[in-house]
Amino acid sequence: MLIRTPRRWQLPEREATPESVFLDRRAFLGGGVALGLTIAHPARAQNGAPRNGAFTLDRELTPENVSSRHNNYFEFGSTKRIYTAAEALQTSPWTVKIDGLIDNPRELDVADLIKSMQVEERLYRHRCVETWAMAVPWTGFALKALVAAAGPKPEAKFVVFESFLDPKVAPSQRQTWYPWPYREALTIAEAGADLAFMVTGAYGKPLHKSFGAPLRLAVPWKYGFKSAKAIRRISFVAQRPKTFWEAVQPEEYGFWANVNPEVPHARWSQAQDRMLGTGEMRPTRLFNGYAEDVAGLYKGLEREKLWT
Ligand SMILES: Nc1nc2c(c(=O)[nH]1)N[C@H]1C(S)=C(S)[C@@H](COP(=O)(O)O)O[C@H]1N2
Ligand SMILES: [Mo]
Repeated sequence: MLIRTPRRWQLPEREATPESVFLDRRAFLGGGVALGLTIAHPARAQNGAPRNGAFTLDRELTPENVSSRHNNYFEFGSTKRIYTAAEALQTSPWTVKIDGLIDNPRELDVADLIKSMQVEERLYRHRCVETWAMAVPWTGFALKALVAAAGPKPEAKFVVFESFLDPKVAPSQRQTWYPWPYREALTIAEAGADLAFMVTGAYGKPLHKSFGAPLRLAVPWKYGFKSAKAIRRISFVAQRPKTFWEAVQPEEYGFWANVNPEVPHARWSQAQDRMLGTGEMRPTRLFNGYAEDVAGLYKGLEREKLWT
């Protein structure tokens, strides 16, 4: 079933919108045959996504054939070589449910969601809690735009991201010692940060399945496990949920998980990044180099375990 994006999910057009994207969106709004065409080619808007120059790197981009073939995606196995196994996931059509303590609950096709948002490219660092790191040109839209469209009620304090659940395609989901589906969460303030990004593509293409197609989170000031992949549901809740890795190993993988080189993991140092591809070691930076953008979110929260 095709669910037409309701008006309040539309964001205002920006003058910077490239013509191709604008025309696509007009076609989408026109419905009918054009709507079908648009949904059959969700990649088009992403290919033309303008780069947002506000997000700069201090390192080379990681080559696509390196970053997209070295992954953590436990649904498909506990090694880094899951990129062929991840191809089994059917990512189109794909519905996303947006629910909980909001004015505009929705269940819509991810292609419609993407069409209703301002898609752009951002160059982001990524730092896994295991110390490996990369730099990737993601395409997607600001999470805060989705939050605004959802219309959170005052009681909504956390945003929960739930990944797909399908043990038939993801063999590891038959391992009952893991609390499937994968679940992550942010505070509503974190979800409103400019840096919080919903990823729908990478390297100018629709998102690779190994990266978490068709929709993943990127919160680059936090350890990588916070950036949930293959998201099916985004819920606004009052209570802090127990997240996937927190449920498995709370001492090692907490709720906040902000990057800090001075706070070691229980079993290893967090002082250095190991760059994928080159193996180059670089000093890890506070908030993974994004302190200026996000440190303010944690004022008054100093007694929380912000770094685990
Ligand atoms: N659904 C899901 N999301 C996930 C994971 C996972 O296993 N399943 N792994 C996390 C971890 S530990 C990291 S480091 C990043 C890895 O993203 P990448 O494989 O695109 O580099 O995804 C995160 N999101
Ligand atoms: Mo990770």
